[in-house]
Amino acid sequence: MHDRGHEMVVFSGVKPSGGLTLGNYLGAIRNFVELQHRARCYFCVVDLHALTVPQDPEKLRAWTLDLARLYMACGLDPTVCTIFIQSHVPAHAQLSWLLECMTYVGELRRMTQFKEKSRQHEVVTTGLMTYPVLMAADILLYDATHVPVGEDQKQHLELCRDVAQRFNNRFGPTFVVPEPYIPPRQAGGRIMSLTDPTKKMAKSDDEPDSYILLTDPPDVVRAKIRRATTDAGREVRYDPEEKPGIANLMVIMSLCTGRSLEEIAGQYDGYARFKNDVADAVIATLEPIQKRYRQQEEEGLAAIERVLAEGAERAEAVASRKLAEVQEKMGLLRRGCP
Ligand code: ATP
Ligand code: LTN
Repeated sequence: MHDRGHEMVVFSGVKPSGGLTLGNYLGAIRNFVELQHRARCYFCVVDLHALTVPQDPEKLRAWTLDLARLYMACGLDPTVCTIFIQSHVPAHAQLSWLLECMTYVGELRRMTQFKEKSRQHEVVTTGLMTYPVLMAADILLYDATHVPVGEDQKQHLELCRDVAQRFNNRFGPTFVVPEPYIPPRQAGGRIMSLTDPTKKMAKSDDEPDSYILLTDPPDVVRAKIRRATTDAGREVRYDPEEKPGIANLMVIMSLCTGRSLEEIAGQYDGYARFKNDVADAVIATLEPIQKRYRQQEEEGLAAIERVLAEGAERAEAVASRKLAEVQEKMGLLRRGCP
């Protein structure tokens, strides 16, 4: 029934929790840009997911619009892929409820991200716990075959696969079981914090020096990299266990220049020049993105609103069909039709 031949369908989302980091870009967005030319792609701004921790309403609205602009600044082309805002397509929240009724509390309690985030916040909302179910709904609505994300999302994708399989077993073939599309660590799957290279770089980190934003000006990028935590030695080699700070900077440099880790390792004697070159490489990578970002801003509100309205319409057409199928299979009565 969901045999669509060999068509590759891609879905992914990012939370509008304040810009995009270099980690988001190297771990995920870079792959979105590449995939848009060879798959049917849906890229979502997952505003409902952002609500799982406290948000200021005005900021959330601004960040949501900003993230859509950043998607395009990174190279997503709305004439090739579908860009939309999660809350504009109500089927996401609706399917999420139905899937919650197929997901066990024990499965959600085991999620590492839930355990970590519930430690960071004083109050733990139900939404923080059911977060992965909403993510599963996002993906399953579109029959996505592939989901490009960073390594931190692997466990959530496994849950999505389990729930999809459980549903299919109980109600018959309905959902495509999606494959993760995650780069290995040396290829950006997990970019680490600059100030604590044992944890991942994240945009909602309290320490702004820990992340590089795609919109950071060159002097800020340079200062953050110069201050990045490293060990006391002077040897530049890829050793994530012994030298996590240096290994992280090497991965960043490798991805920004296309040079291999071995090639980079052989070139330095001491950290100062190495860090300076890492900064150059990052600045050069961000330059075209920042240029397009400024153009986006100049094009004004109407342009982005049009992209998002068209995106929501295309997404809705697909999502509402799948939702209706699920409602029917689970035994909900159609309005007006006994
Ligand atoms: P927050 O700090 O609000 O939790 P975040 O920066 O961790 O946000 P998300 O919106 O959760 O980012 O993630 C967007 C995408 O970027 C996901 O695919 C995620 O796996 C990926 N990603 C996030 N951080 C990293 C990182 N440090 N390295 C590689 N990929 C990452
Ligand atoms: N949980 C993801 C964001 C996300 C997502 C998705 C990613 C929400 N829905 C669907 C891929 C597919 C995160 O990065 N924190």
